[in-house]
Formats: sequence, C-alpha cells, structure tokens
Amino acid sequence: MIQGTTRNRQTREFPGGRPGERQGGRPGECPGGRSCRKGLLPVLLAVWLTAALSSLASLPAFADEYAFILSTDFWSTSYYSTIGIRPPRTADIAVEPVSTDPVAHYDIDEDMVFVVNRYLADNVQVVDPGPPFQTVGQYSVGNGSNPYDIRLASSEKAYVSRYEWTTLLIVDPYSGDSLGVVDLSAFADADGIPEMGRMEMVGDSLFVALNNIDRTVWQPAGPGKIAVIDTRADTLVDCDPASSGVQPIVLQLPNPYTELRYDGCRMELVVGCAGAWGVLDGGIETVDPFALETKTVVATEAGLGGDISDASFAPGARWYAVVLDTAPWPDNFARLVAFDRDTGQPLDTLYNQTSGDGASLGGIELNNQQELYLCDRDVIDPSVSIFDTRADTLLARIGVGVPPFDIAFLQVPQAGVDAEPGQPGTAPGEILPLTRIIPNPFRSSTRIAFSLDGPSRTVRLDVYDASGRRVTTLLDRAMPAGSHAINWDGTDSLGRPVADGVYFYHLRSGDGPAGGSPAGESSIRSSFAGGSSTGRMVLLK
Ligand SMILES: [Ca+2]
Ligand SMILES: [Ca+2]
Repeated sequence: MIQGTTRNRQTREFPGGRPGERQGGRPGECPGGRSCRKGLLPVLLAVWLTAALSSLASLPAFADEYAFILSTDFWSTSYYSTIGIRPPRTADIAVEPVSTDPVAHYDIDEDMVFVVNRYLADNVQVVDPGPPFQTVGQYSVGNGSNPYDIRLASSEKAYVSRYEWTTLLIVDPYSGDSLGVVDLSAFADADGIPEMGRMEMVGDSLFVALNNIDRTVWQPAGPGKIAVIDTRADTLVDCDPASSGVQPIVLQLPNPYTELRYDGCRMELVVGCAGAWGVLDGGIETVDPFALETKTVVATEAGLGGDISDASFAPGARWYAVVLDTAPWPDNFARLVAFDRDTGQPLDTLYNQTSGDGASLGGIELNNQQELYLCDRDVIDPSVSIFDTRADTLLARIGVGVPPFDIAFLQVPQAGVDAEPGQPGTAPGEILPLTRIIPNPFRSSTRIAFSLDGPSRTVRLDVYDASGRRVTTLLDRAMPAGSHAINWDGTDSLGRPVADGVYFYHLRSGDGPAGGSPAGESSIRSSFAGGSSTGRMVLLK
C-alpha cells in the first residue's frame, strides 16, 4: 500500500537541483554555471566571468549527517533507528518497524532511503531521510521473491534484485508499479536460479552480483558472476563479445556476498566474496566496470583468517573487512580487521567479538568524516561501534536496542559557505582525504566534493588533461573549514567544451591562513604546502 511520498519536499530542495535529473543535475550543483560559461561572450568577458564564477563556486555540498541503522533479532523485533554523526551522537531508537531481514540503500540523487525487506517480507519501504524519518511508502516486489537490493536509474525507474527468482524487477521507486523485468536466467547455475544479490550503478550501467548457489547442496556452484544491464535500454550488456551469446562478468572468487561498492576515485567495484561458509575459499575482489572484467583479488579469506561477511574500501590502502572465523557454530566469532589493500595482509584487529553464542558482526560502513561504523550484534551489549580510521581507535559505542544489522549514511545538503566545525586529529588546513567526484564518469558536469579542516585557507583546484596540460582552474581563493563541492562543467578556462576522455583534478590547500592573493605561479606553488588530493575523472560524450 502506498502512503504517498514526499519526493518534492519543499524543505529539502536547493538551488540547481531538480529531482529526476541524475547526470549533471544533482541537487547542490553549481546553479547556472554551465549556461553562463558556454555563452557567446567576448573572450575577455568570458575569462572574467569564468574567474568570477569560480569564486562563486562554493556551493551546497553534501555532508553525512545521520547514520540510518537497521536492527533485527531475526525473529520478532526489527526496526530502524538513526544516530546523528556529530557528537553527542544522539540516537533516535526504534523509529518505525521493518522486516526481520532488511537492508538499507540511501539514494543521494533522490535524497531518499529505500529499505529492502527481504525473505518472507518481500517489499520495499520508502523512508524520508530527515527528521522525523517517517516511512512514506511501501510496496510488494513479489511474494516469495526475496528481494536483496534496490538501485535507481531515475526518479521514475528502479531495479530490485530478487534472490529466489530469475527476473530482475523494474519498478517505479515510489509507487512500486511494475515497469517490466530483465531475465537473468541465462546466467543461472544448474538449478536454474542465478541467486541475484547486491547491486550498484555506475553511470548508466547497473551491476548485479550473482551468487550462483547450487540449491541442491547450498554451496557455491563455481565462481560468482556480475550481470551488467544497460539501463537506457534495459538490456543485458555482453561482457565478453569474443564468446557467442551474452556473457556476464565472471569473477575469480565464489559467492559475491557483501555490498557491491563503487570506489569513484579508483573507478572500480569492490565486492567481498564469502564462498562457502567455513571454508577459506573467498576474498575481496575488484572489478573494472568499464572494461567489464575482474581486476584483482586484493585479499583472500586465507590471508585474513576467516569468511568475509563485509568489506569496505577506503581512500588509502588501509581497507576494512568483517571476518568470521571458521570454527563451527556456536564457537565462531567475528572480527573487524584492517588490511593492506596492496598486499592483502592484515594490519590490525579493531574489534574482536568474544561474547555470544556464535553471534556475528553485521555490516560496516565508512562515512565522509573518516569514521567506520560497525554493527556489533553481541548478545550482551549489542551496539553500533564507531571507529576513527585515522588512528583505528574506538570513538563510541551507541546502543540501539535490538542488535544492529545494516547501516546507511544519510546526507544533508550543506551550504558551502557555512563552515562546519573542524574535525579533531587533523592538521590545520588539511584537505581530508575523502574527496569525492560525483558522478564519475560524467556527461555534462561533475562535482568535486571535499572537506577542509582548521581555519580558513586558500584552496586551489586545477583540472589537467591526460597529457598534464592544465585545462582550467576551478577554485583559487580562501575557503572556510567545512564541506565544499565545486562543479566542473567540462569546459576549459575560456569556457570551451573539452573533448571526452580522462582528466585529473589536483586540489591543494595552503599552509597558512588565507591572506593576499599570491602573485605568479612560483609564489602560488610555494604557498601550497598544505594538504592535497588528486583524482581521475572521465568525461563521456
Ligand atoms: Ca542457483
Ligand atoms: Ca568462505
């Protein structure tokens, strides 16, 4: 039953953002920048305008504001709660009920939470991401279908993976009206069902992890797969044109079990493959979503010492995984480990669960404040544990009643000029390393979001082409501490559209408080000894 939606909530709209415009039209982007820069203005005026617009380009950014926590005892009591991510981390517990096996997806474009209520519930629950976090809609996605995940291609079209069935559902994300299906039976193992699991969108492509479990023995039937769907045509993409027929991406490891996460800076998908439970046969694998092929097994279950039940990439090489030791139930315990993404070797155990009767840890999620949230399903003291990843130290444990299971971070638009308090433990003026490019790849424009700590600093943001030539300077002025997002509309410093291809941004913060503007390239260079961040962007046309 549909209870109506608040998709056009006046209180959460912002300049430049129009619901439904996903490529280059996200809420919070540069208002009007594109049309002005591309106008038929005299060159000098265009240069002046570019500079003026750059100085105005401190736009609404997004900052993680709430953790949305799903809790369940897998039996009688399940609900969602929220935790404000800034101290004192106020929790709003048991806001509304969910099913006994839920996962959450926050869609940043729609600014909406979608809870997928899985086995035996078989529905999608739409939740407003701002206080009081009300459920605003709920619809069935097929009785007995066991939905696993949801991703939106637009405000009118979403995809729901269904573990028990062979067809991926296409629905209106708010009404639940069916818009069709994509048949994935060709990618099934011998039992005829491909066991579709978690999903991710990259550009117009939808990636659907296929666990490929043999239901006669409930063990992986060979390596996992990822089906790729072109959401413009709702057709399967052939990932191996050299072979006859349409092929999925074939993974190196079995049972791609964890959330499928897209690392926009490395431009790769990351998935934890659990393989068979109790057997060290899986690991954490990366996938190239553009070449449509597996890349690397960055860590193995053997190296990390247990089954992988969740995994999260991070900006640096220090990544995180939830590892369940292979002792038989109920003597099996879970650990949260940091590991080196480049060597696959464990670096640290952040948390070692020691109480319970084979209780497990739930999901982990990294927010853009460099905090890692862990769902600790300890039977004595179930809590959300919050770690500072700069030191891998425990910051807080927040009880949410029933054991937590899954987390999504909800973002709230921040006016770029409104400074947020600096984060402790960072050198003043440092650009926090969680710079994000959204979307990437992009068609018309993209947004480079970053956080600046400490007092107001001069920040410079340049774009270079693949040959190292500077294309444009998007920002070169004093910026207050806090979250910022700068738009790039794919034009050079004269406002001319650039060719499609690979570009790099270089973001630098000054080592002293913002003062007079530096004169000349050499003095600019010498004044930028603070933090810096570099990343790759791909412009598609
Ligand atoms: Ca199967
Ligand atoms: Ca395993």
